[in-house]
Amino acid sequence: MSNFTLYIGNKNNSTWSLRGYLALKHAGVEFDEVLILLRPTIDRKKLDLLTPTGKVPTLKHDEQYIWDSLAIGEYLNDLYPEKSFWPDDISARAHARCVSAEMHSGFVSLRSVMPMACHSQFNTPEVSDDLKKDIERVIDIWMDCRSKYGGKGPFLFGSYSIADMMFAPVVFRFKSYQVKLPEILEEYCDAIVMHPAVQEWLDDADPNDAVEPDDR
Ligand SMILES: N[C@@H](CCC(=O)N[C@@H](CS)C(=O)NCC(=O)O)C(=O)O
Repeated sequence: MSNFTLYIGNKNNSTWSLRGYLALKHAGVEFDEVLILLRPTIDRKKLDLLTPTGKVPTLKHDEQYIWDSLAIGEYLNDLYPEKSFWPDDISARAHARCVSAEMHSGFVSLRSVMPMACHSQFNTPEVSDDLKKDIERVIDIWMDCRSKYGGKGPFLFGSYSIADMMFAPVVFRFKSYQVKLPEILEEYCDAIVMHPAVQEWLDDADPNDAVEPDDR
């Protein structure tokens, strides 16, 4: 039994769980995974019993709980600074932290109208002004990061970082709902999908898990 345990939701749908999982995979540590069902009905009893805030992801490391995806990334970065969770350059690092925080706290319309279902394809929903604004903002962020910092690799800041973990679920949303992207960003999305940790997640994600508009 490992001294890291990650509590997660259904892999086909739980965007925040995916982020926490990618951070642990990047750390390269052994960890136990505990699935708490969010679909078809939420296992509220288990969620409240096993996590301090009734939310996933929650990481338990020995007696320490970390109950938020971005905080999990930061915690693992503190434990394993040699794993380069953030870009080395201070300016790139500040930028990566800004876009990660922006993803973490915003994009309400995108998250609500285009819930993640990794393995599914849907028609593009009606694009309201708010949804259009969110999609355009993601495209601007990605274009800006790739052009300023992406020269040395396929990810937002060249090398894979927490910023890519934070945006990975958006890649699946854009793919599922057939959002048209500039060619250079299609390449970025492919790099995310082909990442070995993302592939492992996809292998375990049950395509039958339902999806409903919600803030996920
Ligand atoms: N800000 C949190 C959000 C966590 C979150 O909302 N997780 C959802 C699943 S993706 C959840 O646990 N929902 C259960 C509930 O709200 O009852 C994070 O980054 O970890």
